Amino acid sequence: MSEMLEILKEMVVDGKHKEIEAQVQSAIDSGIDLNRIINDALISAMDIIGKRFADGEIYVPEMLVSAMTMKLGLEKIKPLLTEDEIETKGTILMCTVKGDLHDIGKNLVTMMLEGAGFKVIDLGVDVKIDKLLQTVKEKKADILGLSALLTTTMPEMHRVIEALEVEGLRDNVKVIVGGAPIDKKFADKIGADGYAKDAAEAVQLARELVSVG
Ligand code: B12
Repeated sequence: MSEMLEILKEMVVDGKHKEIEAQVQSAIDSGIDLNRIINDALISAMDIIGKRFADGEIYVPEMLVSAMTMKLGLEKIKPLLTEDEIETKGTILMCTVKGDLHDIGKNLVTMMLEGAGFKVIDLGVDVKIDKLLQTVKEKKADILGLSALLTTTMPEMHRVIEALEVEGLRDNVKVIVGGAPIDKKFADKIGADGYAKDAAEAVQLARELVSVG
């Protein structure tokens, strides 16, 4: 049984996206607990990938292939789980801010967060503040992730935080920010709860923020 989980884990690490679905199916057929397949094989593989990326052993393309492989495996399992069987680590709302169409980094962060067991609602690109406020309320998000790649759209992040304050929602949700022009100093200045320089760090950050509540 654990051998099957090991094989699955290696497949995700190696990005074997063509073979993953059949292997997940075999694991399901052999009666392994679905949450074990998710946690001990799929998520655990993405932890390895996150670490290798952080250590500079692999780069964005390899991380993307592993994340895609993980996603394919997860999608095979999801329909078999009822809502309360899904162990989610928290809900994260992700978007690229208004005026900005860059989504490659945001998508990578989304995939890694999903890989780490978070439920991620991806609102896409060029997302207006009203839509964000409404979704934060409706979905009771634990974390709001904002991405910006243009210096001209960075100030929109500040406006989002101000709007959350005005609406009385600021204490309900942690705000994390990222994107090539963003740094920790900017994040602190606008009153964000955290900044991460890449997808692997974003997972660490989200884990820390959810565990402190
Ligand atoms: C690809 C690209 C495009 C594509 C986007 C395609 C897409 N679907 O995303 C297209 C061609 C559409 C595009 C358009 C434009 N672009 Co462009 N683009 C780029 C480019 C080359 C790569 C960006 C990228 O994908 N990087 C790879 C990803 C993986 O990295 P990343 O986004 O930084 O994300 C990582 C981290 O930042 C972090 N992260 C990202 N988001 C988040 C969010 C959170 C919450 C967290 C925690 C972490 C996090 O994790 C990610 C993964 O590790 C950059 C140059 C560069 N090297 O950055 C220019 C760049 C960003 N673009 C630029 C410009 C100017 C434009 C245009 C204005 C060009 C034009 N005149 O039309 C338009 C703007 C369109 C718009 N309104 O948004 C400039 C911005 C300059 C500036 N100072 O603002 C850049 C820097 C190029 C340059 N050197 O001039 N672009």
